Amino acid sequence: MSLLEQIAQAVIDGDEVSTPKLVEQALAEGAAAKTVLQDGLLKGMTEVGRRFREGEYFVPEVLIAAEAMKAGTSVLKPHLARAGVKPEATAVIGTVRGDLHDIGKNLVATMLEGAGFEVIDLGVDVPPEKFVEVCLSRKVDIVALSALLTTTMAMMEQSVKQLKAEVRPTPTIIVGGAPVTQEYADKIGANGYGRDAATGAELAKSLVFGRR
Ligand code: B1M
Repeated sequence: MSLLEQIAQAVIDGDEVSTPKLVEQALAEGAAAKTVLQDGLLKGMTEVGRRFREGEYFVPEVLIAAEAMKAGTSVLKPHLARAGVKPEATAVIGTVRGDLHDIGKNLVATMLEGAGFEVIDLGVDVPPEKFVEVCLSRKVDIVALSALLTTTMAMMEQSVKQLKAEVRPTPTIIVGGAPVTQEYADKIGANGYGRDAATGAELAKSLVFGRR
C-alpha cells in the first residue's frame, strides 16, 4: 500500500495517532501538501462518506474518522498557508446555523490565511445575526459561508439576505460546501461560489484584491 493509501486508510479506520504521523512522513518524503490532502486525507473521507450513506458506518465511526482527518490537516496547515504573509484584508468565515460540519470550513480558513487574509473564524452553527454583528463591529472585506447539509443551505440564503439588509456597504459574500452549486450561489445573491478550499481562496483573492 502506498503512503497516500495508508493515509486514506488511517482516516477510514479513525486512527487519530497514525494519521498525523503518516502525513508527517509523506511531507518528509517530499510529497506536496496539496497531494497529501487530495489523494490521502480527502480520499479517506470520501470513502467514509460512502460507508455512512450506505449504512456501513454510523455517526460514531464518522466522528472518529473526522477526528483523524483533523489531526492530519493540523500537520498540513502550516504547509498549506504561506507563512509570514502580512494580512491585507479581513475575511469572516463560519458554518451556517444548524450545521456542525467544520472540516471543509477549516480548510477554507487555512487557505484564506495563505491567500493573505486575516481570518475571523466564527466556528459552526453560526446564526445570520452573528455574521451581521461582526461585520458591523469592524471592517470586513469578505464573508465566507459554509454548509454541508441540504437542509442548512436555506440558512445561507437567510444570512446573505440579512447581511445585505443590515450591513452597508455589504462585504463580498462567497458560499461553498458539498451540496452548494454556482447556480444556488447565483439564486441567493452571493458574489461567488468556491468548489473547494483552494478555489474558494482564489476566488476570495480575485474578488477582494481584484477590485482594489
Ligand atoms: Co455529516 N453528513 N451529518 N457528519 N458528514 C454529510 C455531509 C453527508 C453527505 C453524509 C451522507 O449522507 N453521505 C450527509 C448530508 C446529506 C445532505 O444533506 N445532502 C450528512 C448528514 C446527513 C449528517 C447528519 C444529519 C447525520 C445524523 O445525525 N443523522 C448530522 C448533521 C449534524 C449537523 O450538522 N447538524 C451529521 C453529522 C456529522 C458528524 C458530526 C458525525 C461529522 C462532522 C464532524 C465535523 O465536521 N467536525 C460528519 C461528517 C464527517 C460527514 C462526512 C462523512 C464528511 C464531511 C467532511 O468533513 N468532508 C459527509 C460525507 C462526505 O462529504 N463525504 C457528511 C471533508 C471536507 C474536507 O469536505 O466539508 O465537503 P467538505 O469541504 C470541501 C468543499 O465542500 C469545500 O471545500 C472543502 C475542501 O475542499 N467547501 C467550501 C466547504 N465549505 C466551503 C466554503 C467555501 C468554499 C468551499 O467558501 C465559503
